[in-house]
Amino acid sequence: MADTLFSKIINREIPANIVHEDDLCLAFRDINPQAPVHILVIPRKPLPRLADATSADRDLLGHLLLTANRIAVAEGIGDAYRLIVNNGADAGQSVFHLHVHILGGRSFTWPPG
Ligand code: DGP
Repeated sequence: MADTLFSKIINREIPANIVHEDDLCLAFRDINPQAPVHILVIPRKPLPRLADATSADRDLLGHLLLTANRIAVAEGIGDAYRLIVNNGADAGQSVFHLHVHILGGRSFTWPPG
């Protein structure tokens, strides 16, 4: 997989406001926040899209969701937040390193645009 901005953040080649880090993932504030809290959770493993994950990634994917919830609670938005995974350019994915958006701190509408 080609190097992306997010692998550069993992490797500390470009700065980011990191809020969580463990052996499997990293979480940092989105550079272009769409809500008062907007954090991205990314696996260290460079999976381009959710569609590239396999059953071998089951524990990793579960870890990303559980970590996202823990971060939401720590950020004070544990009662109401939205998680988004854009898979593919037509779904709005612009960085091809799997990431879970955590959005919170405001009301959201449905359906999303
Ligand atoms: P997506 O469109 O789902 O691929 O989301 C990519 C997000 O990544 C988008 O909300 C903006 C954010 N982003 C892009 N480049 C950077 C960066 O260099 N630093 C940080 N913190 N966020 C970035």
